[in-house]
Amino acid sequence: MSTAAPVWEIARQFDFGAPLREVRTHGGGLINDTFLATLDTTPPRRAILQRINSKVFPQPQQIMQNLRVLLNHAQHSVSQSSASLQIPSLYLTFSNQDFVRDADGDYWRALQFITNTRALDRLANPTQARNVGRALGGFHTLLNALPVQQLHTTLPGFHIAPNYLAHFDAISTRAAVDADAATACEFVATHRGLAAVLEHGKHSGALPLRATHGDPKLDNFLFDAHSDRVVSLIDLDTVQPGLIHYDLGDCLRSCCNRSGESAHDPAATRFDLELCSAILHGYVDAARGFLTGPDFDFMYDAIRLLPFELGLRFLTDHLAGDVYFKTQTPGQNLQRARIQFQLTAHIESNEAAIRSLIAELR
Ligand code: GN1
Ligand code: MG
Repeated sequence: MSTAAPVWEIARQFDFGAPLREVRTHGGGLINDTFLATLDTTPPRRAILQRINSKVFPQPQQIMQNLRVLLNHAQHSVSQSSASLQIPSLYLTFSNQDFVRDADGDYWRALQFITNTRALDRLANPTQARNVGRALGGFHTLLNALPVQQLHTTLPGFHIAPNYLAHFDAISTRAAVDADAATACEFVATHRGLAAVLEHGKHSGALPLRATHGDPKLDNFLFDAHSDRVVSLIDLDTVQPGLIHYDLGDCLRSCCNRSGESAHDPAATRFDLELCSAILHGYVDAARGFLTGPDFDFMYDAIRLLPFELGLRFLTDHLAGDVYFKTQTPGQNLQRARIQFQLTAHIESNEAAIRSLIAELR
């Protein structure tokens, strides 16, 4: 379905180097609105257009600044591991800006469409998994050479799990918790102690603040159209200071859950150890140059925390009336939360195996 005039009016302010042919909605992100612009060239070229969700990102112009810092850093980086990863560049407007503001004050930006790639719904084999790990490790290696103070915190509080827990507590005392949500709330009650584990590591000085991606879920890795190679890591809005453990945990909770974030039967959710092993191997191969002993010490905690944290965020949003994550049906955020909690439980039941995988990699 083609979109209505306002999106077109935004798109035509960017200098794509060719006239626009069409603009359509694109992708399944839960926060921003994404569109695919097709240009009138032969063969047709494409570009990505996005409206940044200003309810989520308080200062969208900081996202653009971070992206400029990152692109500039990547251009001048000599690191081999990261050189192969493409970072989508920005289009400028005809008045030389890298964003457009619409009548509501929302920010729009246009990004390079990385060609000859595909996103995967699920990983099909350990080679793909290893390449995902390598790509994340390569991205971290690239970021590690960037002084973290050069980046803005585009999303304050992102991945600070104790804050999500405090927000849950506030909402769950106010909201009517239906019987459906009660079991999920009990899961939170039995896992409260887990929330602060990475923050403790940070505050004790064991885990340094580094630049992170923030959202390295499977569909943000673009694979070569004809091979299992990863060519790009996209969705750079949450590149900001944080812990690499957020990324590692988030990547694993997404990639090792073969039935996905919106499966029909939450109880069937599993954490795939073979994929986990391949991702960790690829990651450590690429990131070994900067990883420290404490980084390894906290890996298992990160793997267990991130699905719990996302489940907590989904559950809180369900109780708050679906105000943060986009939904199509009522109860969808509760269902998403159950899946993440089941994943957490399955990780816990495999603790010994996961810890021994990590031990092998040291
Ligand atoms: C959100 O918008 P999207 O789909 O890229 C969320 C992530 C979650 C993810 C779960 C800024 O990402 O933290 O892991 O949904 N992004 C933000 O699918 O909250
Ligand atoms: Mg995202």
